[in-house]
Amino acid sequence: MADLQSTLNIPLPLATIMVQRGLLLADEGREFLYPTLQALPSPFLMKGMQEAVEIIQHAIKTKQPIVIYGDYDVDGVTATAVLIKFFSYLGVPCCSCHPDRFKNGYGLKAELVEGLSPQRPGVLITVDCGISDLAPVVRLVDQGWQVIITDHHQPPEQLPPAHAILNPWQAGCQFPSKDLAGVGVSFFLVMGLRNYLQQQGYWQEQAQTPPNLKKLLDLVAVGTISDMVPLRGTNRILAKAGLEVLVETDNPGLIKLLELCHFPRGQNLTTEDISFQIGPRLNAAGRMGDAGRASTLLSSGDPVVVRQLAEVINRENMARRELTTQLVAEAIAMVEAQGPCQQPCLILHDRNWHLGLLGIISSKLVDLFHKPTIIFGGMGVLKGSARSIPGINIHEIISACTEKILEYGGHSCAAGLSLKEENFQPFVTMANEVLMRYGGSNEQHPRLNVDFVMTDKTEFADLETTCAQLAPFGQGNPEPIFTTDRPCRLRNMQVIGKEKNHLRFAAFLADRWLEGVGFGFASVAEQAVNGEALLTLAFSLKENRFNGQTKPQIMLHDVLI
Ligand SMILES: [Mn+2]
Repeated sequence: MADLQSTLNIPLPLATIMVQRGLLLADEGREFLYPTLQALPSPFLMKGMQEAVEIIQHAIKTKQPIVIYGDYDVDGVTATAVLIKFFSYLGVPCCSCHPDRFKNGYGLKAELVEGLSPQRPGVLITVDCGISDLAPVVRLVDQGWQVIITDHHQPPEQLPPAHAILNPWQAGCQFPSKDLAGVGVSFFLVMGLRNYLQQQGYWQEQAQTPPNLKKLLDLVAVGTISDMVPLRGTNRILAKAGLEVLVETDNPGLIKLLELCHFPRGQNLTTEDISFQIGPRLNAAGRMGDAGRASTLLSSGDPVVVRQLAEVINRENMARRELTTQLVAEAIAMVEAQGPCQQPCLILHDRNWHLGLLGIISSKLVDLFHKPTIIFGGMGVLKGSARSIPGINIHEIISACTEKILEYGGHSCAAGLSLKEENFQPFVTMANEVLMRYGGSNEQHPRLNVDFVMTDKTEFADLETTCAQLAPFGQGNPEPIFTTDRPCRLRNMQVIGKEKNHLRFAAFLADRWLEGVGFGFASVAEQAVNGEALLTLAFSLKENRFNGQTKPQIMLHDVLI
């Protein structure tokens, strides 16, 4: 650690945290701290890349229709926009579509593709979906479509008979970063295309300079961060560079979105700004209606279209938020009506719950009750969305109940499923039994990992440097939690919030008074004597932005006894 600290000339807290996160060698550490685009792997390491770029180049040459088919979430719409922007730079016409979450459901639907080019099959490129869609691919290939699948979901045993498949998880793929988001795969396809066209003398022939792909990284960062893939390795390079591009973006749709979120131009953006502001707005398009509104917003150069779409999406997001608040309240009321609940898993259903919001309600209930939660909506065939807590693999729980289920998919912390309405109660019983056998979820609160213990020698500037250099934060690279080796003074404690459950305070840390907030920590105020208290805090460091000024603020995570 001392080694890493002196070789890289970084503060002790940063070196400590890097070592704990497995970055032991100076070279690894340097790569982590100063990620460069030059360090991105070659797109041609990805299995299927050569085939894919050859098919697309041929389609460009012979003017075949090109259709891009993307998923309806942020990852899907950004992945779609990356390809549309690339083709429009080339002046090559292409069209795009997304399934309707309610009418079509998830995945590739052949009829939507056929509808876009009924007379003449062309080239279909799927993004962020398609790897499990055997039947639709068979049907389209039979009709003469050339199918290129780009996806990042786990491949099934039998792959669809596409002409090219790009998915870092597929057997035999040498690409070193497996955990790209859908938009990451789409970006590597564009990189591959740019290089291949260069090799073929395309840019010279067209008297065009090859596009500067760095400009697309704003979209890549938004999709990658929103999809919650681990922000390490290639994803960290893409997210970090992409956030910098986003601050100065020339993408009219993103400029408009930043404006609607009240982010002043040129202001640094964090992963939280993406996850809580930009992402939900883009997601709202597909949750409340047509996701195509989001991919068009992100790829259109027409100022009128962009202004209209941004406003529509913003309105959809407000409607989504209002509805979420209402549905979460209904779900809480339902839990409370059931009385003190001994069941390890919360499973609720209401026929009227909006199918686009099940996942959001699920996450909110997990935050509130610290139990794995599955929220169902619909009638006849119910659709459900599951979220879990650390240590409980919800996908495994659901897989153990397949006899009650029609379809399911997902991963350890989030999954989706459908079942017949008459199987709802039997499923509830079974899932709870499975979970109980699995070890139960008696753990009421997620465990808190403290990353660094401050001493009286720790300097505040070093904590700031540590946070700045570790960012962007996300899965695989969480925001560091600090604590002190002795209790610290707290004053100006104030209970705030509509429900009087939050705390505002000042704490004396590293030789200075810092303002702090603690969500759900109102009860700490009871410990004040004469307005002061002496407590050991676990906290993270934030930048509070207000009126164009930023100042450090601590966010309380726990009070240690
Ligand atoms: Mn995705």
